[in-house]
Amino acid sequence: FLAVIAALGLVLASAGPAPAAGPITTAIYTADPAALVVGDTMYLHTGHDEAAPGGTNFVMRDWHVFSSGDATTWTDNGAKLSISNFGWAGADAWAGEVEPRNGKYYWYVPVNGNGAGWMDIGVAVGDTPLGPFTDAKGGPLISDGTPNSSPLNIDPTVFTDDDGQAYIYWGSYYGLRAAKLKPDMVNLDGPVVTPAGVTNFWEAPWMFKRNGTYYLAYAANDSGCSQPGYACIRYATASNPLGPWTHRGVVLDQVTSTTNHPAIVEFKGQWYMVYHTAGAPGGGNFRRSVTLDKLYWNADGTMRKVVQTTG
Ligand code: FUB
Repeated sequence: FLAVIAALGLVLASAGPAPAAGPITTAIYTADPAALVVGDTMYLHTGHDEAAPGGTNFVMRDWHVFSSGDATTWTDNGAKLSISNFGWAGADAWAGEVEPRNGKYYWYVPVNGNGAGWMDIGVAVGDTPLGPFTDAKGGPLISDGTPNSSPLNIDPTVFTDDDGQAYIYWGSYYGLRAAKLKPDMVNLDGPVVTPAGVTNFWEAPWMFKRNGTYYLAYAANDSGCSQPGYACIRYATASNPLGPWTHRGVVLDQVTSTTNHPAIVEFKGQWYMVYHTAGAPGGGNFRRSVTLDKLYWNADGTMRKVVQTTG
């Protein structure tokens, strides 16, 4: 009887969809992944959702660093950066990214400043992708000082071009912003610009370069790609890091959480889309979980839509 059950299981397994990738952890809720490959290791710097079951707002106090040698088995190295590392910040450890430079690792994060406005962007620095990290500036890198200003100063993504010039992109609510960074990585170099051609940008930009083309993936929430209140991930390409950009389509459909946040990275010859969903047990819009799926390219340099193998 057991053999029959086992055989039936094998048949069902082979006839069914690919096994779900599942979240990188179910021990905590994670969100807003940024991916970084250093040598044989992929690091994911993530947010940490701590809202209570049924909670209706983000509760985010720190960021975790996950690592993997195979993009399948993940180690949670713990909370390596926290709101308390920024003496001028009070809450909202939202979506950030780590960028290497000159043997250091710079972690750009949006936080809720202590009375200096709503969301500002700070930067921490460490000697390894795991830190320890300390506030690199002692104050915000980006702040307009205006409470509740729109677009919000959130979701920084940093990209360093082959010539060594680094760029930071950030923003929300149809307002994408970009600027050059000085070689010290903790000061803007020149004016803040609004890149042209980024269709329906909502938040969560992720910038990278492949075969000489610049790619900008981002969360959009228009009716052409998602239900009201949900995000999809669109992307655009450009031949210059500051644009103008040409919209190329949707690379990830909406997920089970209202928000989504992409990181696209090549690791050991395979490209991945890293994102979050509400699919973990007990999950929700404020109890999200980071997951990843393989990403494939067309010969013309466009991305195929990612097949989600997890809820
Ligand atoms: O996690 C808080 C905010 O939700 C992030 O900054 C956005 O990208 C969205 O995921």
